[in-house]
Amino acid sequence: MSISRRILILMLLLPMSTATAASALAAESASAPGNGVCDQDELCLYWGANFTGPVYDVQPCGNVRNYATRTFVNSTESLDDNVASIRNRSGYVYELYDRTRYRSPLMEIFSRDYADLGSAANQASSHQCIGS
Ligand SMILES: [Ca+2]
Ligand SMILES: [Ca+2]
Repeated sequence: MSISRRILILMLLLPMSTATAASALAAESASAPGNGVCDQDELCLYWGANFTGPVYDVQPCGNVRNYATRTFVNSTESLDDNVASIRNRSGYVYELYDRTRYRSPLMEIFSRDYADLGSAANQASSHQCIGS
């Protein structure tokens, strides 16, 4: 292959790699549910108080009707009766329930709220997006 042909191929490849890098950057800041990182627009459930330990990150306005069917990301710990704090980076309001299938309301998690659950820690078994 001639040098000029190699340069031509490089010139063709360069814009593509720049675009790939740009989309990778965009992906970092956008919502990426289930990756264990609390990204923008996600609801993030933490195993520990003060937003520590394993996390379960939910897509914008996503419901989970039975926490017993889920574990924290990269963890074997069940969500059920195991969530101690919640970050809501979305514009939605969520209701947290003591029981599965949205029964026995515990508390509301408001838009952009950071909630240490306190006395309601380790009780939640489901949650539902109830509006914006
Ligand atoms: Ca995420
Ligand atoms: Ca419960």
